[in-house]
Amino acid sequence: MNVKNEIWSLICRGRKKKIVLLIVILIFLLNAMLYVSFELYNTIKRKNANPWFNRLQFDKNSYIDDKGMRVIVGHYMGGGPGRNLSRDVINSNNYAPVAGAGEGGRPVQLSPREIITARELYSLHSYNILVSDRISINRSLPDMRSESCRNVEIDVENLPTASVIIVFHNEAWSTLMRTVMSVILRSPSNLLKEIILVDDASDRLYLGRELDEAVASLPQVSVLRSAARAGLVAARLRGASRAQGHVLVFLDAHCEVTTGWLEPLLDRAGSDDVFICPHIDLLSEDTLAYTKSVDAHWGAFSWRLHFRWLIPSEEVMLKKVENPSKPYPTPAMAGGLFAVRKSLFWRLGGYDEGMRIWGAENLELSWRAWQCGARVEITSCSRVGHIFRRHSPYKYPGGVTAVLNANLARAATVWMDEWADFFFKFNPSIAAIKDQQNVYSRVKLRKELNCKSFKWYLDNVWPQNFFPSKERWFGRVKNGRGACLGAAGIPGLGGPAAGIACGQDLELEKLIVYTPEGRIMADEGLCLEAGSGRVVWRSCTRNESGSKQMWLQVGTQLKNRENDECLTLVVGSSDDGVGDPLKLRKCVGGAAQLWRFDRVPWR
Ligand code: UD2
Ligand code: MN
Repeated sequence: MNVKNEIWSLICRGRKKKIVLLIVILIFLLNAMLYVSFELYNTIKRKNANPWFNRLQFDKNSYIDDKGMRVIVGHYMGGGPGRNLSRDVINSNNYAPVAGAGEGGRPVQLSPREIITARELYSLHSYNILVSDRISINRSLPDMRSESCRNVEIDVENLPTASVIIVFHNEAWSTLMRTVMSVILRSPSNLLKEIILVDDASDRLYLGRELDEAVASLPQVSVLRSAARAGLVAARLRGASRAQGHVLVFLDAHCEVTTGWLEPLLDRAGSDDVFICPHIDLLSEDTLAYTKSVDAHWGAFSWRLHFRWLIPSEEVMLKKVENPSKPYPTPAMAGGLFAVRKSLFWRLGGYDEGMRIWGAENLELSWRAWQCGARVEITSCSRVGHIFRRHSPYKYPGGVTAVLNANLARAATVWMDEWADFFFKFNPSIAAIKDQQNVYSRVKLRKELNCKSFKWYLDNVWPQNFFPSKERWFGRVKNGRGACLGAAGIPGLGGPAAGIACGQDLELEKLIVYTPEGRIMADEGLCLEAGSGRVVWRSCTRNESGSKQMWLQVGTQLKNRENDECLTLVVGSSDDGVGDPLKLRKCVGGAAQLWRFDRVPWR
């Protein structure tokens, strides 16, 4: 009996222990579940808070356009590593490739925990350094060329040789080395004379001896070092003056070239009258995935001289359809990626040495090329990926605005003639510093080279431009209800048109150009167009919208060519029509259809 009881109580005690153990395990599991779902919730929340189309609302620096091209809207904000990052973190190279990561140009995904770390490190480079460090510097990429490009026969034996020049300031080790390795891996060795790295006074430790050691085993590669930070123009000039090849090929330090990238560049650059750019694809700043950008862009600029990708003229588009592998002209180059015969580069005056750090040198070079008898072209057959960043990660000595404005002032003063007056009139802070710029030698160069006028450039290279001119009316168009006509919102994106507040004379966003053919143009290449149901702002070059974008001034009314109806500021929620939709209505007169043209002198 006793024995029985004892056994029974033992079992009971054992059970109690088991139950306690079970409860502990349960609590642990519950906690773990809670933690995981919390992390998951946070990740989803972050993801949803931050897809690119949402970024539009709060990050006015950039957006991806409907053709998949990253459009940088504002000029950069200068940066520098976040204050919370230690010197050790800033100076260490954590390259540790994981087998298979990013191969074939595929994205690298991080765990929720790693995403948090990556975010903390983001300010170092304005791209995902954790991902970059995980991808092999020799990663594979698919052949990005179209069928027609692959079929082009190039006489590789007789091409000129290339000196590839890569300038950098505080770039990530893995990204820089991947740029270098992609060039070595995918360029015919007989054509690649050398790769010249120019270090623009980086202070990250890993870019010192560690970089020297890494390139020591690469006979084609040399490193030049600048003692003081001067900017990309000085650095590129330094590289160019050392180059031994026939053709200079410039690349940013966060690029990856793909199969067959070099041959079409050298083939075209050989002709000695052209600056030839590759087609720039996208390397995602989050995942480093390589994505094709659609081949329907050329480079131009806005009224404030911000570089923009725009849809090429109809003529160019038609030629591209006929012969997709043929290089096509572009009014401006993005700036970082191009090839040019060395002799032409120097004959046309290299770069404007007065331009410091970053910005405007791409426009200056493009205008100089075109106005002084050369050309700027893009070949879709050379495909190079580039990480487009939304913010500049490095510091601008003297401040980003001062640096950029000085460069813009130089470019405008030397090349833009009466359009320089336009630029300065509407950018008084830049006008204020323009006389501090000594551009004597550049003006002299322009004379010596016997270069054409900016008017010639606009008329011949970029007839689709939306700048005011002698022939074009410029000013404010005011509706009888009070509001004005203008493309508000995100530059270049277009969308439904509405009445906007009229604003002051210097607010370019509120002013429009009215062309003799009847186009109503806003900045950024947007034209007022009769959409279905609503009037919209849309890219000026679209073929099918020809007459839908034509407006006739009939008395005080604006009649659309396509359907003879009148531009009407439909009565909506406001008294003066600000925010109310623009639509086409039968022409009946009245305040909503009355448009008064107030001319604003543009220079
Ligand atoms: C674009 C161009 C860039 C340049 C710039 C206008 C492309 C893809 N990129 O901006 O090449 O023309 O427009 O100026 O067309 N760097 C230095 N020292 C400095 C600042 C920059 O060496 O003080 C290097 C930098 O490390 C990089 C290159 O210059 O390799 C271009 O700078 P970025 O990548 O910040 O310019 P990005 O691509 O936004
Ligand atoms: Mn770049």
